[in-house]
Amino acid sequence: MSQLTAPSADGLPRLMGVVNVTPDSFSDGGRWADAETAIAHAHQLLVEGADILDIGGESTRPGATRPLVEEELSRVVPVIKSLAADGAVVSVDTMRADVARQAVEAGAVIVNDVSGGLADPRMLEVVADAGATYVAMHWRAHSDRMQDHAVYDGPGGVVAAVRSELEERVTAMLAAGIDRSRILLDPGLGFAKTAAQNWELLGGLDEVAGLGFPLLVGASRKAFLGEVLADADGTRRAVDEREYAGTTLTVLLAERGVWGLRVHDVRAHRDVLRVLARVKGDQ
Ligand code: PMM
Repeated sequence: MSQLTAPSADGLPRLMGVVNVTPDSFSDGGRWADAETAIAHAHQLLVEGADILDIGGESTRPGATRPLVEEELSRVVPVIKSLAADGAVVSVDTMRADVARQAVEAGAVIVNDVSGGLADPRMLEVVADAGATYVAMHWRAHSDRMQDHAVYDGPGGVVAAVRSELEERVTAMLAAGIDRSRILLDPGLGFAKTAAQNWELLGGLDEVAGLGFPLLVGASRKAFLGEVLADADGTRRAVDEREYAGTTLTVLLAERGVWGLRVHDVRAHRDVLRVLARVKGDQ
């Protein structure tokens, strides 16, 4: 197992802090849209206890349209260069092989591809050549039409489908030459999934873990949390008021042994993990 994909020293999940250098992400769109504010925000996340910084230049919120590749590059490369030069462990959140390649050249060590290699036919070969660690998320279609694909009618429903579709991606990754020890899988909460399907998938996460790869999970601030916390009239809880729900999942997912959690409010989730570490230390 490479150092990055190995379990952490305390056995608790690593925290991947989200830095969306985008004007339109659902959770923080526009807040860190220029390099200077994104870098400052990333440094703050390190202070709060992020192990990894995930730098993204394309919003994947439901319905989002894609930026041009040049636009995506100009958003993420300067930020990655600066953070990597400062010694941070940097991940690039991209579905594009060209962006992945230039991000790795700029110092990123993880390629976080929400499409698991399906969006760009050259992605797996670029990752293999670069020797990067690869996060392959469960995905079915681009954000402008992904919710049309939230249909899991086969036996075992969403859990069995996510497991078998990720298994197919693993076969493709290995065939492209990506080392087993560099693969992380992600169930893709909120991507081509209804709220009910996200809950079902969380309940069946051990089956996905059964594929034998460490899991990264991104639940932070997503709509299914807003839905479970909705007002009596059905109004979803606001995006930035879903943190207690998110930290509850962090406790549960830490107990299930996931490798990492992709979160926006690093401080809140680090607090939870510090408490868990203390409790485990006393056992
Ligand atoms: N979710 C988003 C973006 N990137 N990457 C991984 N590996 N897993 C996720 O669940 C994930 C992701 C969407 O959330 P954002 O718009 O807040 O970044």
